[in-house]
Amino acid sequence: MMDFKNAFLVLDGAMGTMLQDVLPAGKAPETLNVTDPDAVLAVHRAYVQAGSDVVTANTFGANRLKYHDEYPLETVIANAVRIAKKSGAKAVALDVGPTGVLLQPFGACTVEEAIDAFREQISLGVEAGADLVLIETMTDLLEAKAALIAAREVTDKPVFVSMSFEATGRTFLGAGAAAAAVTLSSLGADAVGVNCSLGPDKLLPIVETVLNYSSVPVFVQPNAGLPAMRDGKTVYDVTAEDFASSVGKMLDMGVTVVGGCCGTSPDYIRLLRRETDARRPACRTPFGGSAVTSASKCVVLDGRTTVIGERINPTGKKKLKQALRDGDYDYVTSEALSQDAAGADVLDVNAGLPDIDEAAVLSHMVDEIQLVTDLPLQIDSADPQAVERAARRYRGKPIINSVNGKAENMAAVLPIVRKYGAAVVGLTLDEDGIPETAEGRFAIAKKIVDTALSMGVPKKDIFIDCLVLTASTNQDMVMQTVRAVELVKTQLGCKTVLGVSNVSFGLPARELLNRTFLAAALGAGLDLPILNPLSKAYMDTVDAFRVLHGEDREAAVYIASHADAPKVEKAADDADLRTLILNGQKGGVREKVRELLGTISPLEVIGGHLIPALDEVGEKFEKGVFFLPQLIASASAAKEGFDELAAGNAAGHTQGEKILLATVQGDIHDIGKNIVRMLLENYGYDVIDLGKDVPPEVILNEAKKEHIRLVGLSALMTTTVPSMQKTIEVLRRETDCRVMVGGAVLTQSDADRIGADFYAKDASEAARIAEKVFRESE
Ligand code: B1M
Repeated sequence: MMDFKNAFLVLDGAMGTMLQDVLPAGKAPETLNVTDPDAVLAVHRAYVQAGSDVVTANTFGANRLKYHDEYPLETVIANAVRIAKKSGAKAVALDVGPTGVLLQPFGACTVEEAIDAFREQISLGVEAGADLVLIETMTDLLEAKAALIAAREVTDKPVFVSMSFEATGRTFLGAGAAAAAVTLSSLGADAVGVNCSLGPDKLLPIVETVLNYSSVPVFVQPNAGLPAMRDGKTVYDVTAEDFASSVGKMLDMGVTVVGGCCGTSPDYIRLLRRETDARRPACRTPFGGSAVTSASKCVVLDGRTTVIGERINPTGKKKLKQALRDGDYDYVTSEALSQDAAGADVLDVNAGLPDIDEAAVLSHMVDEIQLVTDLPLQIDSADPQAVERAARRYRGKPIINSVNGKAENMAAVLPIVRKYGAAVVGLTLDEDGIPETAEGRFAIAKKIVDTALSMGVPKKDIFIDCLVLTASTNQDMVMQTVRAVELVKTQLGCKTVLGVSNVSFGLPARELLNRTFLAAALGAGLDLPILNPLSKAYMDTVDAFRVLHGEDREAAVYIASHADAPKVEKAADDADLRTLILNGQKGGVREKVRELLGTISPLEVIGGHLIPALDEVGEKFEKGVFFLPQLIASASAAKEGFDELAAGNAAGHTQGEKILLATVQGDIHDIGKNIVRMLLENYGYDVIDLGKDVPPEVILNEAKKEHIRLVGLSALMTTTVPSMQKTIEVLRRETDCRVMVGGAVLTQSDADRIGADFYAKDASEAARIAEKVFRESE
């Protein structure tokens, strides 16, 4: 019906603001659909004239939990759609706002009551002829989810869902923008968006997050700024011009559907239309990654080993069994908290006990755990009904654990996965049990993936579990599992899951076997190990793997948890040059250098600030307080400073005497040598800089070719002083040039020992030596 992926779609603006003058006190705006249809129609027509493609029927609060005026909902909704259709708009959206009551556990309303109310509202709207469903102004991700589930249960018309975020990037009830975008787009929304709460400028970062995490088109309906009371009326502080130009920025970022919310009027939409008419939709890549969420947290699984905490599973756990039988959910939440603190990324939740109502207990556990942690959950049950009940009330996008390769099981579980937009774990077993070989398990994995894809579950949401058998009873099958992981990863391109601890069952020193197996499986491509995060041995293995696998960039997390690492000393805003260099923060260094140049000379900046900071870094490195990534980060921060000084150095290449400079072979330290070059150029010399790690022959050849009379060599490590000596020997054999040496580790006696003509302790000394050499030879 409407293309909102490759073309712009303009919605309308505020309805409530427009109707406030005609609305009788104490009445719901929807009542006007019966008592004053012309007033409602006039608003729609004004928006169509202003350029709206879609008008929104006056049904925002027309649900049975919120609307309590005298007219039946059927009439109110049917009238609303009929009036909107008369406006001449290309399409009519059924407006679905929140129920006005809080859902459990924030309030008393159950998710099923909410779904029922939305289902009724949406069926009535669609029957009356609405072309699309616009779910908006949601602050509870579960309520947004309930409305979307209801919509999907009654119609295949397009459904747009938007939430209202505070300036913090969270909704009033704590939902995060990335989590909402992932959850709602996985759940089948045709567009996800942001509306109400703030003016367009303040919404920009939130819209950017939604664009980054939504796999479907993104829409925006901001307010006309913030409301204030003037002469007894609500007024807003963003003009139509400013509104349109800010929303224009969003169009350039990739938003394709726009309109207005509170305080906007046809004037705002007219200018908005001008913005859409003036451009073509920006090219945007929808989010295609694997991610799971809680209401507030989005965990992206791509490129990161993701630990699933296994402890909320009664199998083999006496205390948890008892707690579930006793309804002691404090025990469950304490397990959730301790795993969260230990570094788990996702928590498995299992209530598999024979003598309890598994579906009820599992749902209750999911509710309670969500109150204490923001980690996404893995709903773990072999009972499809229990899974569906929990998935339906989960405030985010969960993992469902599990489906297997049996036809009956796939038919029961995969539709639930699809319907609730979950990710799923596929177990490589079927009617014939668990195959002994990796190839057999791969074949089942492929069957599960093919079936899931045919049912509309995207590959990024299918995680394969190649099943771990115990080394004590199935020793030969342990490495088959590891091989199967590799096959699934490389040939199916799916993420993989394994419950690691099974491998050691029945053997002593289980942690040792588990962590060794874990390392082997991670190496083969395991993405989501299910393990006990309270075991330091396992989490240490994961930490180490994240470094070796390139996930933990610059080993920052590893260093922070495994070394006595220094804390960032000050925030970047007010940090001085030394702190910026120590923290390895490049941003701000050039500015600090420029500030210092206002009062001191470049050499004082070098000698009084940059070099002392680097010396401190070196000391910390020597003492094992800093590690190599920090050394590198500090060096590149300092380089910014030196580059800034070089940029202000007007000398550049001259036609003066030539000097050849190099850091010797095996040594990549060139900061000091570069300072020497800078200063020599300032003195008018023509410096040929061969760079760092330069072999003796290269230096010799260049010296001969350019008839060099002075060569300067730099070495910063005791281990590269012999290389300096070799270079001098080579030069002595074939040239009569003079050689000066320098570098932090060198002394005058080193220089004498290796046969250098001069030793320069710093750059100024190097300039004095050059002057001497060239004066002598005049
Ligand atoms: Co490394 N590094 N580093 N490092 N690094 C040192 C030198 C070290 C002393 C740190 C320590 O342990 N305390 C140590 C050497 C120990 C030793 O041999 N005694 C060391 C080590 C071990 C290493 C690695 C081996 C670490 C590793 O990988 N495990 C590795 C070496 C790789 C290699 O070279 N093959 C390594 C790597 C690096 C980085 C890449 C991260 C980075 C260098 C980036 C770069 O230069 N582009 C780096 C840095 C920054 C340092 C420290 C912290 C600072 C060096 C520096 O730039 N100082 C350093 C510790 C320290 O010196 N405090 C350290 C500022 C500079 C202006 O001073 O170079 O002395 P300097 O230059 C002065 C004078 O000496 C003189 O004038 C300059 C200006 O006044 N001068 C000359 C220098 N050359 C001259 C030439 C002349 C005349 C004067 O005539 C030609």
